[in-house]
Amino acid sequence: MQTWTARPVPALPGAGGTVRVHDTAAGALAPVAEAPGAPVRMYVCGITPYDATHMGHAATYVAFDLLHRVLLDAGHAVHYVQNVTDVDDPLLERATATGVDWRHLADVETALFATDMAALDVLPPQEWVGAVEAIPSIVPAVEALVAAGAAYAVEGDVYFSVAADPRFGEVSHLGREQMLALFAERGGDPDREGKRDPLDALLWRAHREGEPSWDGASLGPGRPGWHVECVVIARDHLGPHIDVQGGGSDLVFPHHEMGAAHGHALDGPPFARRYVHAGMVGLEGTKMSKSRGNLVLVSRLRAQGTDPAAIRLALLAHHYRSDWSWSTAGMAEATARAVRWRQALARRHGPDARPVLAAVRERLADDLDAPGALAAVDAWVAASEEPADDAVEGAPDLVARTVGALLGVRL
Ligand code: 5CA
Ligand code: ZN
Repeated sequence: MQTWTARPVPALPGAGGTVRVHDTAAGALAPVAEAPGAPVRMYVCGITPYDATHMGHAATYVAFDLLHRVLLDAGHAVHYVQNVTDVDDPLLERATATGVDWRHLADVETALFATDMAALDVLPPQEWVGAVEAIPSIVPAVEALVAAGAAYAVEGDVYFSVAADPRFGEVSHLGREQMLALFAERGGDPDREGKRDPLDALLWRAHREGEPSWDGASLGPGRPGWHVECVVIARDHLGPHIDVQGGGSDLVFPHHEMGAAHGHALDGPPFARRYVHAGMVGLEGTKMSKSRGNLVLVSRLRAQGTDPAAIRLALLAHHYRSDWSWSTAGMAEATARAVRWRQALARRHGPDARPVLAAVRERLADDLDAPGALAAVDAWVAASEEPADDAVEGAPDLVARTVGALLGVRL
């Protein structure tokens, strides 16, 4: 797919240090890259394009955009791949319910997402790959799993056997009961008759009347399961072992647990060195979800004239790992911050900016502490509002570049 374009990242003097993030599998902070300066292979789960991008999606993609930016600043070449789940049950169900063609729905929502990401200054992935275009690679991967004894058929559908991966459970560390509950809640079918284990996940769904299907070679006509889509796209573009598997925390189980298990059965462990998850964003205290209809959409805020830089500041005011609620009060605070920063950054002179650059780098390298980074800029802005004899010419410009390059906020 054609990605969006981003504004160039402003140049900064020097380079950032080792970037650490919280790894869900390890339950601890860990360096992202294998070594200083090593290339980083990053896969972040993309949207299912059946509705417009809400603040929760935006928060997750902005979190991984911060990671992308700090890795670049630390001198890593980042190979970033993202998928689009452009065929799956929720998309087909929405298309049927609203009487539109599923392909049209996916195209429209994918294009809107790209516009939203560009407006929020999210750097695009190098490859943005749809599930449909990945089917020619998904089919042989599922065939390989069958051949390896890691997959089996149930009435023409093909399932992954979780027993094939001795490490199954090491991403989420959940107990069996929790796994069963989440599996049922998030697209799984624990009660399907004929499976070896209720947790076994669908790899290939045989053609059903009224559903789209593709040639599956020895699997027969059908369409891909969800987890295998991401694993195959990641290994096609990044190779069998990646550095970062990212997404929102609702993907820890079953999606990333299952993806890791598929990857281990195909190529041996580890699928990813780090599993990184962003918290869930709600709305004024409740869960934001399409089914509840309580969505705050990036596109709607933009249409109302909200400054995208202020939207980004509203997202960055929360640590990416915390669960939080979008609120109009939070948006108003972010708008006020954008106005105040813009004024300070428009001046020719200001307090020495180098400590701000160092502090923003240091805060972001420590598990993407965006609130800490904002506080460092706030302190400089407050100081710049006081009269001073030692103001440095060009300091506001360096702060503007710091904020632009590392936080992705253009003022
Ligand atoms: N297509 C799959 C991933 S392969 C999918 O989960 N799509 S999605 O459209 O439902 O979500 C896209 C991304 O936004 C995922 O990383 C998901 O974890 C994240 N996300 C969804 N809802 C929220 C929310 N309320 N808060 C934060 N992140 C969210
Ligand atoms: Zn995914």
